[in-house]
Amino acid sequence: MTNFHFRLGTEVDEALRAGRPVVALESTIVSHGLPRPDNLHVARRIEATVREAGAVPATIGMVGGRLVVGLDDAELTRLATVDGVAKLSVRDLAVAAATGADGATTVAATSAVATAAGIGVFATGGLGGVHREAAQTFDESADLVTLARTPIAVVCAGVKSILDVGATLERLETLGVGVVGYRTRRFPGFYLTDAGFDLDWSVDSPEQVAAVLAARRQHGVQSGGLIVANPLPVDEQLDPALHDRTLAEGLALLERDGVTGKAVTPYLLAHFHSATEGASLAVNVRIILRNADLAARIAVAAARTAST
Ligand code: PSU
Ligand code: MN
Repeated sequence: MTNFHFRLGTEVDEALRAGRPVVALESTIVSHGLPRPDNLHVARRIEATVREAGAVPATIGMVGGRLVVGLDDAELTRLATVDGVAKLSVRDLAVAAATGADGATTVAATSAVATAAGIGVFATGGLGGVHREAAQTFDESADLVTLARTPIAVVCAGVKSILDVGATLERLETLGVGVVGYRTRRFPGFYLTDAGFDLDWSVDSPEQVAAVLAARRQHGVQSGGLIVANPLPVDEQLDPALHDRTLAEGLALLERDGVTGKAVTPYLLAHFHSATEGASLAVNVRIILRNADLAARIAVAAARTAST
């Protein structure tokens, strides 16, 4: 009989059993969000960053229909290099499993699977959100509704400026998803340090995030995800003028080429990477590595809190 359960990587399995810190990582940024051949190299650097900060990385993806929590290097290589890797949101997981597909998990799918595996902290680059024109297209990332029912802490640099950031924040509020700035009260815009919106809450340390997670557990009030918004320092962001130009071009090309649905995010990211001649890629990589480091420090603090 086919086994549809997920496979835990050996190291992840051991760490979870021992209550040691684990950080979930997504594979869509590897397969669809970053250009080859940098993607594989970056995926390995993300994992190394988590390790250096004292946690075990668990990159999640689907290989030949098998969900894996903690891809090994051969599996990571496969998802980074093989053609035809599907982009999997939560609704796609069972179909992809039953048909034996290779697939990369989005923030939504990674959050859901990580939670099922008992992992409480997840690092990514930027969250999906409400697309511009959503009032007509209804295009809102499943990342939002999934986080409404999935109690995981997601460290990200806000949502990409390709989205309607204000509408995304409104939806997060409606859906009951917590949002805290890391050492800031301004919501970051991924490539940009500041997307132009205030936040109600900020936290100053990994220990404080761990305390938030512990308080939620103690309250026992049903809650969803917690977004830890970690902005790039201003001197590391993408040049705002270059950003605005590239975004305007990208949105026009999207319309010209009739790109819709789940292809929108990868299309715009690829446009940024080529139009900025790698500048956005370098920024993107910095964002992910910084988030991986912070997520690992949160996981370390949370494991310490849980064992005391
Ligand atoms: N942010 C990035 N790079 C990405 C994504 C987000 O910087 O590749 C991916 C994530 O996996 C996210 C997905 O969950 O895009 C959102 O896609 P959509 O808008 O189709 O839901
Ligand atoms: Mn969409």
